[in-house]
Amino acid sequence: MSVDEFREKYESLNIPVVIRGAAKNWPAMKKWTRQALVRKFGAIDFTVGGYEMALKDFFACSDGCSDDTPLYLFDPLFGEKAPELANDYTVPEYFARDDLFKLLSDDRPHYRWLIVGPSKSGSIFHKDPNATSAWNACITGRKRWIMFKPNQNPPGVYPSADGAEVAQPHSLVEWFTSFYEFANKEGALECVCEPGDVLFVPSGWWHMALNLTECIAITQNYVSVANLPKVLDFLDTKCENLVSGLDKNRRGGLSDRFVAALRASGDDALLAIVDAHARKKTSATQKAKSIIGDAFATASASSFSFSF
Ligand SMILES: O=C(O)CCC(=O)C(=O)O
Repeated sequence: MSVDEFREKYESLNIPVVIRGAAKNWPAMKKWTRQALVRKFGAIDFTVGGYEMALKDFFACSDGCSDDTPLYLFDPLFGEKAPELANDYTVPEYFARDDLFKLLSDDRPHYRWLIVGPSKSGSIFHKDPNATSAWNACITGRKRWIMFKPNQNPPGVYPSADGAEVAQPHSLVEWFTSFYEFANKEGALECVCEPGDVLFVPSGWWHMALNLTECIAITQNYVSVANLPKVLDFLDTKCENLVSGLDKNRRGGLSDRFVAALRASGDDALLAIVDAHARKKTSATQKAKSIIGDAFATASASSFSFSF
């Protein structure tokens, strides 16, 4: 698939696609065997279930594990902890044009993760942070994915109104056992990614990934011209605790800092999107004010008054 075809048929329409073999020439494809990783980085701590754990200990735990919810290594700082790992891959050409959070330099939210886990590990249903889109490259092993459109809650999955909490079965295995049979009828998309394949996960799509074997993967989340309006909407309308990937004290005001950085870029296409977003916000505020104004007018016409 050409880059133009990807943008036209998938990215701009916010539709997922697997690009087979898009990562097949990465150095990581040859270098990232479990043995080689343990030899070079075994003593380095990576983030596993919210805790720091040496890579060699993580593999030792995984080997003895027959749980339905095995430990999962999911580290947003692998590039700082083991810079050589970040040199073993490049952003696939389909996604290389823009990564607009880059404009925020060190103030950008987390954007790349090393992911390692045994069979039955994986990610339960979620939407990606800050309304970003993502690509996920399978380097070793096989990863099964199930996805649903943004407005279609997966069966057995109940998000709170603001999306902050998602009630669902505790493990992927339990979801498959209890709800998989309803997935097709509800419009699920499914695929299995093999080594070298890259999945495009568009903004707002529900997705889960189940590792069918031990898997090593890299994922990156990004903001492009295509999903920028969604990201701006998200940063504006959600409470700051829903902003993800930044320290608590830097979440507030991310929207303003991002808009300022986009304006400072001087890029006409970005300015047009930022201006359209500002116009939409103004008209939504005016509409809300006029609804409130009408309600007060009606209330006072009918002599309603608060008794305090
Ligand atoms: O490889 C996985 O476990 C999926 C990761 C994922 O869905 C994500 O990073 O949003």
